[in-house]
Amino acid sequence: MSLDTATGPATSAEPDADQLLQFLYEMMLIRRFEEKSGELYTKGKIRGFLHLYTGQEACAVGVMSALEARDKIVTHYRDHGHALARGLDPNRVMAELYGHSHDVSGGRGGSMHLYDASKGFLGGYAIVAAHLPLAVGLGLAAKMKREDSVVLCIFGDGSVGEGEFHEALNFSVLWQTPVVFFCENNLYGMGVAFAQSLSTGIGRLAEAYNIPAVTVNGMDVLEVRAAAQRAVAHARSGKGPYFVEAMTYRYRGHSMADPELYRLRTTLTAAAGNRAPDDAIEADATTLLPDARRGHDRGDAVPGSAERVGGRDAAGQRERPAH
Ligand SMILES: Cc1ncc(C[n+]2csc(CCOP(=O)(O)OP(=O)(O)O)c2C)c(N)n1
Ligand SMILES: [Mg+2]
Repeated sequence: MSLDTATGPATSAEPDADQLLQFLYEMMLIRRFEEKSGELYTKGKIRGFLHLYTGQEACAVGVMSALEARDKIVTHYRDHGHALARGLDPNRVMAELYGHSHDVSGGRGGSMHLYDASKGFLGGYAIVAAHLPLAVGLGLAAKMKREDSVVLCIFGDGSVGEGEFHEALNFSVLWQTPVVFFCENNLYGMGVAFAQSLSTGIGRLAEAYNIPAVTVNGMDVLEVRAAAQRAVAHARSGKGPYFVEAMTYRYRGHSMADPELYRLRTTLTAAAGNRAPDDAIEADATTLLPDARRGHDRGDAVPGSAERVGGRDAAGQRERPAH
């Protein structure tokens, strides 16, 4: 899993105690925000599509911590965690999910299209891989305007089979744009396992386009941060794009409509390092905050107790999907 063709500068200083606490706070904020969003969706308060980010928190917090205020971000539809980690107001983001007209995207975007230009957060996008060319265009603009800014482009493993992925990588190199491609590989695109949709590793595709690439543990906020710092430093120094693949896992279905018939609970638990499914944050808490009261955070991040996550319970009874 560890492919590192990176040649960028070394990482910057280690985070201090306040920063470590901040990382933990942000990951827990995202987890709680997503739990509440799911609850409100089942009550009919939030409508449209809802793709929860539960389990992937360390990716958002780690990568955002490497950016400066002047940098820009484009991402995909699973964007709540990215928005919160970038510092968008959680109350305004939640109001956007409700469709309030005075909130981050004027109530017109909803869950998949969060947007706040004041934070350089230039959108969640619902069409898979369609925002990768936008990132290259933004990077080209930043370069031509000599802004010294970097564009962070976040997407899922499902993007790599799309034509835009290849067009974007190719031109980002030819034009030497300051883009950090950040792929959150959660092993599934909807219900299709990644291994069934790509014949090679993602990092090898980046290499093929002459982009330095690294694969990291996306369940470890500090590992993500260190890789992101190196990626951002590389892009900002004028050396062109950089590619980070973060191995992660979503603990909820693809969306609230997903009955999760394609994976087993054992797979889910294994993804969390043979710990309970909500322990990615707990593991980070152990590292970041040794004397924290950790027990209180054992929320029920994964619904039900069936062996197959959305399938049948131990007695063979079919679970009813939430939506
Ligand atoms: C061009 C396009 N094709 C298909 C879809 C339907 N679709 C929505 S999400 C998704 C899976 C994407 O998976 P991935 O990129 O791995 O992101 P994840 O949901 O795992 O975060 C698909 C196929 C779409 N939105 N756009
Ligand atoms: Mg995926």
